[in-house]
Amino acid sequence: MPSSDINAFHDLLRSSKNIIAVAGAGLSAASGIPTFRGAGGMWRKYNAMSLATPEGFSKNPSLVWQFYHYRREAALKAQPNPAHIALSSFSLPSIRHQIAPESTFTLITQNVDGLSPPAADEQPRLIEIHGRLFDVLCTSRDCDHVEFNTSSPICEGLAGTEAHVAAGDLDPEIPITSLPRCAKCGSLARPGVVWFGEMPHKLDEIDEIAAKADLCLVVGTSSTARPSTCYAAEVQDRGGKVAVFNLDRSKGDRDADYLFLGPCEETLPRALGLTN
Ligand code: BJW
Ligand code: ZN
Repeated sequence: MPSSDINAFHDLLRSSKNIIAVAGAGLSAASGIPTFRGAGGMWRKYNAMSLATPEGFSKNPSLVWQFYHYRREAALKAQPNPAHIALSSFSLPSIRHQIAPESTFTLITQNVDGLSPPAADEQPRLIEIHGRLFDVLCTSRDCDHVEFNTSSPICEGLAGTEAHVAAGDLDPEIPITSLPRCAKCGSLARPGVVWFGEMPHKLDEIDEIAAKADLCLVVGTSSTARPSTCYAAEVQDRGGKVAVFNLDRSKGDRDADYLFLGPCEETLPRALGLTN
């Protein structure tokens, strides 16, 4: 059985040298961003294979853009919650070194909402493995233009459709010419997120960092989407420790060394020694 002894966890932090955190949708839940698989999760209401695959986008880009426009609008309104703030504070050596004196720290987030602020110091300290909602990619192989775009709405054709999506009603009728276009060449653009079957970002960099990690924090993820689900086991296989922070029991937490059940916006600041 994993331990939930906070003092023992603080002792572990004190002796850890290379700490990674693998985060998921539960990290942003308290900011009002829905999760994917839990109660009220998006994959319970919408079809993941129609909305989050390259095939789904080829077949019906209008449907997919309505979904991502809705997600962009929600993320633009959201604010980081105490769990995001705890992780970003912990990424600052001046704060982290008070509880984990000789450690490095990298946050690998599966979230695309941009709510984890990048650390101001050495890079990389934040890796967005599933991309970013506000990156807009050209679909033309001859162009491949990428633009960071936080416009609301991203284009007139999608204006107001977020209300329909929230009601579970995606309208397939928006013509392709009214969907977001590449600012450079005018081709159809797509959201800069990683869909099922696509290669997640910065895998070589993550492999290098995970290979040195001696502590893995698993925060607000159901640990179902590969490859993110593999990093904790890799750390443990090399003799490192794993601490899970989740509202509920989740896949693989029986093998964890520490388990802090409850909202991570409450458990994480305390476990990281940032509040009492
Ligand atoms: C709280 C809380 C609170 C709530 N506090 N906790 C069959 C067909 C096609 C592909 C595959 C297949 N079988 C396997 C695959 C591979 C696939 C995969 O893993 N699929 C499984 C899910 C079945 N993976 C891929 O395709 C990946 N690419 C890949 O494998 O490339 C090949 C390759 C890799 C490596 C080496 C070599 C080759 C890409 C995966 C892309 C995932 N995309 C999505 C959507 C796109 C982005 C977006 O729109 O946002 O990413 S799916 C969705 O799942 C999203 C998430 O990032 C990801 C993970 O979900 P997450 O974050 O864990 O959310 P939930 O909802 O599942 O869990 C939330 C948790 O929070 C719950 O546990 C709650 O209890 C908890 N919680 N409130 C603490 N307050
Ligand atoms: Zn282009």
